[in-house]
Amino acid sequence: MTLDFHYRLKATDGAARLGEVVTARGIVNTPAFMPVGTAATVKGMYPAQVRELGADIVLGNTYHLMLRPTAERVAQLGGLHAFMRWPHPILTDSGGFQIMSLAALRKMSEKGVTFRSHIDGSYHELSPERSVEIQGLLGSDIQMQLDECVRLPASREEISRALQLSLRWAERSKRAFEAQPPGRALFGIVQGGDAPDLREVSARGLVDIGFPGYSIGGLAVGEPQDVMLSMLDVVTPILPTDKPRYLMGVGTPDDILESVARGVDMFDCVMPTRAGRHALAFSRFGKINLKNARHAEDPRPLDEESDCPAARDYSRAYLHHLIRCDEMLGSMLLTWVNLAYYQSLMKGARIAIGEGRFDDYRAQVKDGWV
Ligand code: PRF
Repeated sequence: MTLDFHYRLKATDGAARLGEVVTARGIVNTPAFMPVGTAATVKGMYPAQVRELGADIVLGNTYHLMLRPTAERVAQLGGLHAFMRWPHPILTDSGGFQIMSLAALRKMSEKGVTFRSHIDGSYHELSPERSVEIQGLLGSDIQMQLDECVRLPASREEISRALQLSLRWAERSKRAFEAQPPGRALFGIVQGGDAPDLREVSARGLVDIGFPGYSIGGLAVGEPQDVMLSMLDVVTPILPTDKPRYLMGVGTPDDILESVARGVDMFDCVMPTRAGRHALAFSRFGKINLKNARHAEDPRPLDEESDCPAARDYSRAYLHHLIRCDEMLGSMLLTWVNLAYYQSLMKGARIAIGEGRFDDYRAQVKDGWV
């Protein structure tokens, strides 16, 4: 028996929500942070280790996987879950955003996007229908419509054109998704840049089409944090309370806490994994740059009270040494530290919302950052 995809709201605390996203492959406790596994791997981490940190879901990318090893090959090998040995839920992004940031010679038309691969320059086309087909071949549990995200600042005309195109692509994506087995979901993506009225047009348009969940895109693309948060204040009240909301590509721990306070349920970001590969640790005390010479003789761990062995058992001096020598264990340990921190941040948020003290939690966490 496959469970129908749905969201269960368990408690609210102000606008913050405690809930569960139920998929055929298991439950995602929300607010949730999804580690990014772009190329069928959360870089530097074993799947079982990611799971042990408390992650219920990871993210994969249409763009990268369609180029290498191709969706057809992943399907032939039993789908993305089997391929990467992550039997739990997977969310995939649709590809448009990655094409705009990585591919060469991109061209957008009503039909879709054409581009050249950043790997070998080969020519490719991605339409809303093909993106959904690829995500289906991967076996993704939560799929994204193809959309157009404009970087900010942008003109009102540009923002409006992109959001209208994204709305038409939302309809086409929904139609294409009907061919897929039950238990999976396709999310529409809200665009509209930094214009409150255009955000409203986008959100209402998507709600009219009707999706089992809603993503909020086009944010954290060059605008200040207060602008991003004010867009959330416009969008989340329009979205149905019985469907999950996912803020794409966000963010810092502070962005996440502020967005949870505004009713967002799901997040993904390369920040903890990428920062870990660049000597930056996230901790209760804020960000710590292990490249800095002041750590060279420091025998203390990053956080002796952490449950994460990487944060608790290795000295700052050792981490500093590994990074100075460009040893891969340095990247692995700091990725582990950072994902553990992000997952503990979310777990703390879930507990606090359940107990009606999310505001205190947010203030207390931020107080710890020096
Ligand atoms: N659209 C899609 N993926 C995304 C974004 C978007 O707007 C963003 C913006 N922060 C990150 N990832 N499809």
